Amino acid sequence: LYGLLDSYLKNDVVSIQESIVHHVEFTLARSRYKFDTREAYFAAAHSLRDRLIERWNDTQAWIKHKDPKRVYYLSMEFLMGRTFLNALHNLGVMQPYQHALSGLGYDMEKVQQAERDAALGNGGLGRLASCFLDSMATLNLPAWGYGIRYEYGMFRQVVSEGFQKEQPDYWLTFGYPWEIQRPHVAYPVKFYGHVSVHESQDGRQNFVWNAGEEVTAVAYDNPIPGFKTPSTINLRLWAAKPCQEFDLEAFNTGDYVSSIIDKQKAETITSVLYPDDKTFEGKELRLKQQHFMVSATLQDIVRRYKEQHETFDAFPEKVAMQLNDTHPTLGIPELMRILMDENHLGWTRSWEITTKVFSFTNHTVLPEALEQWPVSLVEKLLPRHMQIIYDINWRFVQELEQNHGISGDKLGSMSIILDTEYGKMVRMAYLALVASHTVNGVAAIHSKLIKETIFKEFHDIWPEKFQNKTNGVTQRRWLAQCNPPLNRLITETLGTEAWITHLDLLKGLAAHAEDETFQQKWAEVKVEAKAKLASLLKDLTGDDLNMDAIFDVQVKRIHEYKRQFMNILSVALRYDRIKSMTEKEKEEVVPRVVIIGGKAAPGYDMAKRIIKLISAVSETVNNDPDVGDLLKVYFVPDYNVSLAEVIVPGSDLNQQISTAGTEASGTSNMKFAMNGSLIIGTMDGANVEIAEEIGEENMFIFGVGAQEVPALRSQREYLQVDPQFQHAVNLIQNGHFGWADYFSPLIESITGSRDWYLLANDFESYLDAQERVDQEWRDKASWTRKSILSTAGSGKFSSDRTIHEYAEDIWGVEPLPPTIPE
Ligand code: 26M
Repeated sequence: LYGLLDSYLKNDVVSIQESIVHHVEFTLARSRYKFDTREAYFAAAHSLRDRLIERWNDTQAWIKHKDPKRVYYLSMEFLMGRTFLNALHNLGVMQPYQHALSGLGYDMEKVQQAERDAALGNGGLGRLASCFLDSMATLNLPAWGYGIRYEYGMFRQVVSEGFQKEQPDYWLTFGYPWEIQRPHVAYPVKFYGHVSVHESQDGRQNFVWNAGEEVTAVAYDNPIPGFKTPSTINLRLWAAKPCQEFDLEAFNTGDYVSSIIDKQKAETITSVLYPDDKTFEGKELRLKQQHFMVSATLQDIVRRYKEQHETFDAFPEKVAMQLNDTHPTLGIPELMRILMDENHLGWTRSWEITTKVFSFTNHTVLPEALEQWPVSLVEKLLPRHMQIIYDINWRFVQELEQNHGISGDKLGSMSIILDTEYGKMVRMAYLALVASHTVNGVAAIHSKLIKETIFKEFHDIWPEKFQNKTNGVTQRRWLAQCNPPLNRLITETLGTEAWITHLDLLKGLAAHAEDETFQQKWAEVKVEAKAKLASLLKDLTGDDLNMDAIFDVQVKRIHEYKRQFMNILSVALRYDRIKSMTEKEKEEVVPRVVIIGGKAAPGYDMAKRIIKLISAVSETVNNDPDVGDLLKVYFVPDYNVSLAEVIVPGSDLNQQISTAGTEASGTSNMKFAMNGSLIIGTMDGANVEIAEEIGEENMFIFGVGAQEVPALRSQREYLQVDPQFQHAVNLIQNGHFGWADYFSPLIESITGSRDWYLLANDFESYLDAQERVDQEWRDKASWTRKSILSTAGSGKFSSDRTIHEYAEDIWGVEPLPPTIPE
């Protein structure tokens, strides 16, 4: 019945070739004798899609049959990147597809490059969600992801004359072969209108929401294959479509054509991803997107539950929902509304159920990023939800008074509704906290900080709600697939590829760290990966990189707290020092290639100026014959998942230099460590735990700790400024790299009491760490040893470990491995 292992599609080379050619002819409707590389990609993708669908169907039927507790991961972002290579690898059909394609005359590498990234996310938060899906599938969890099918993903960054320009990412142009449209899985989603109250026969009040606008949410399913398991889970993304039935009156009375055009507006809800991951902005369309996503999702989850259950009694034993930050928090009042208004459960019963199913992850302590929606806007867009939020708050405040003896100002400070001079606001994090059974931070230090700062008062009354779940990344994509030579060396050394599902086994590499021949092999593998990165930069710039240089990388969204500015200041200083050296002195210089990449939010002025500064320094340094190949600086445009898959393996050194206490976790730090790149960084986010695992002596740690930051901030204006810092600042201010006026707001932002992220304070310590980097590089054996120990110590940072912890400590879900046919 559940023939999971009994595949109908065959995976020998000839069967695969037949299926590829079949899709060329019948899916693409092209000549089977003549098709180009992109067509080869689409045909091969469709052939693989068939195999994914087979497993997806079997997995879902099996889960339905067993009806275990399921977990739903609700996220406004999934930064998936490419799928082809991942699917080949996880299905274990890399070899036959490679042979099939080369037999047909196509090169796997080129075919794979034809795929466009699915960039439905901004950065860390969205990529984490994608790593989690891979781990949930691999661990055989009955799990689904839910999100939005944006038509425009993260913008394409073009750098012209050093300035960032944003271009639309219409990623669906040639079709997306990995999704399955489900026209019959569709739900109405309501907006605006008003609420009326009706007295029901049993004397209860019945609330009816008469919407002013209705759109349809249509499901698009994306199969997510596990590694070495037939288990294939689902990422269901919703697209907005005009609804059919609604408002026929208006159609008949008004102008037909403009009514149609009006309907088309529904689609704008899912048209574009907000490319912002910094300051919260209360845009109405964004709130619409959030409600659209959670409303469709909850209707789907409740429908699925009701198919198999008569009452809601078992709902909390069958459903867990994780909120990826506060973005899907409206799911809470939406579930309350569905239970009370549509299923006629009372408040108490509905609340009991709701508070047992939701849990929530916080990803930042920066106050400007916390979501606060104006009550006036929520009231207008979602009148019934606003009533429910008020009711939740009212009962919460009662509880604070009665059970916790809280009164006065403190009540106001904990209230979900905040009174400001601009009007009342809904604090989404507080709503999420009150209704969730668990809240977690994403690294040990971050989880500690949320208890002491942003959520302190809540921790005082509900300490048991707070947990830590240190982030992780999937070693399938971030090691096994993106770094084949290292994959082979690790597998050969450990004598097994079990590390691809049990990353702790990497520990076994430590025993070989001192072994000279192993070090030699390790270094060769690194050179291979560096060559790939060099070739990418050659294509981008025309330059040939110095392969003896340290490839020094900082790639992440551009933010003041991440301190790319501090990096480029130290580069300016390095340049200035080289300029003043004699030829003899230059012989001692350790050559560096500094690579910086990342996108600035389109409205983030400072971040855009930082990009221009990096470009300006790059321009001057790279064209200075005095410097030669002792120092090169590149800003890599359009940093994304696919570029990361080349940049991460090819780096020697990576920079994780945020002001302590600001970066919740970071996840690229983990990817770099796995690939044997050494970290220069602060004691912030997951760096702290990485240091515990791989040893501080194998990293270049610098700067003040998070505990010292508040005091330093208050003393900033009186602190001594390091002369080297002043010198670096002067170089920019004096127009050494041009554009002095344009850079002056940057300079101001780090001067005296304005230096919120403490660049001046940490600079000396940073330079000292950079000096240790150079020293270490001179001792090749020692560097390679540290590189080996970085990989060996990265086992903890698998998202498999993270997901296992979520499943055990928060969700209460268990693996459901597919079994042999019954
Ligand atoms: C909010 C409102 C409107 C539009 C966009 C947003 C928004 C989107 C993404 C706000 C924040 C977003 O992401 C924040 C983020 O990526 N945080 C990072 O999460 C990672 C995974 O936990 C951590 O590793 C990083 O340290 C943290 O910065």
